[in-house]
Amino acid sequence: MKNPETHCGTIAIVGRPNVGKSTLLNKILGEKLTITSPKPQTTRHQILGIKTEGQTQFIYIDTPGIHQNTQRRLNRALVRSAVNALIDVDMIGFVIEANRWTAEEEAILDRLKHQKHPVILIVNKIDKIKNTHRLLPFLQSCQEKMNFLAIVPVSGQKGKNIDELEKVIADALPAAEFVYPPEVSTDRSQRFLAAEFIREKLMRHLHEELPYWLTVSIEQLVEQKRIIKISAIIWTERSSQKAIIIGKKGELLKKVGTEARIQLETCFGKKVFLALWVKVKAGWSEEEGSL
Ligand SMILES: Nc1nc2c(ncn2[C@@H]2O[C@H](COP(=O)(O)OP(=O)(O)OP(=O)(O)O)[C@@H](O)[C@H]2O)c(=O)[nH]1
Ligand SMILES: [Mg+2]
Repeated sequence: MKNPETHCGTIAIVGRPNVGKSTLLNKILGEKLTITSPKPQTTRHQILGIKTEGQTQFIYIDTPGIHQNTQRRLNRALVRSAVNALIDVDMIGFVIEANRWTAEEEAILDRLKHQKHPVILIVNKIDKIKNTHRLLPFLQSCQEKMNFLAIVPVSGQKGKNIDELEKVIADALPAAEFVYPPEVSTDRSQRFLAAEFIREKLMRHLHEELPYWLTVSIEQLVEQKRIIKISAIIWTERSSQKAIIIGKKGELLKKVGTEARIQLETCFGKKVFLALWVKVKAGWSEEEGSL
């Protein structure tokens, strides 16, 4: 039966790498679904974060950062994925950093002007602006850039003004049936989330370029009554990288494993047993360093 009372729609969260898209989304959802780190290009895959409140269902899409430096193939693929997310949505949340408008923002603005969906400008990281007088002229200058549906200053990290942002979004969602059952919070599987949480810890503990060369695959995920048993492989390109990931006496790998496990336990609401292995891709020895 149709329920004309409900509102439901998709909101793509886009912006330059590192502006805080994933942090903001986790805050809105009230749980950690999408990974974040101080390094640009943390998000590699689109992920849906779904929130249902009363008669309203918000379907958010977290996207990889859009940027100009697309020399590397992975980078090009990430940007394509983010740009594609714009096609089939009801609304776009364009995230920028307070008081920073760069050439990257200008390029994204240009794309947004050439599409039909309403755009909300989300001015993030306002907690970093000590003198709020400085923010006002910036917000005014944003107003002139495009006909935004609204301009909302927020701090995703500190949770400032998030309610206001959600209200603006809710008011603009079309009347429609729910797409997902109310209890669903993401379109992604436990396997996907497990691999991502491990990758997040690697991003945070490894320096510079190394994390960009890694991928994580889940070999096994078995859910039992009281525990979820997961075994994962961290794939590296070279044995020197493998040695760094394992660390002195296996310490780094252990730290990554412990932090990922704790986060997975919170996310899945169950005890988790996590076994991590580091392997070098074809052409290299296949010895394993286990936890
Ligand atoms: N001070 C402050 N820092 C923030 C805020 N939101 C995010 N950050 C920090 O900004 C960095 C990037 O955050 P992410 O959420 O990973 O950014 P992203 O836009 O998803 O980045 P990509 O996935 O790489 O495109 C992290 O170090 C966050 O802790 C905020 O409101 N205030
Ligand atoms: Mg992200």
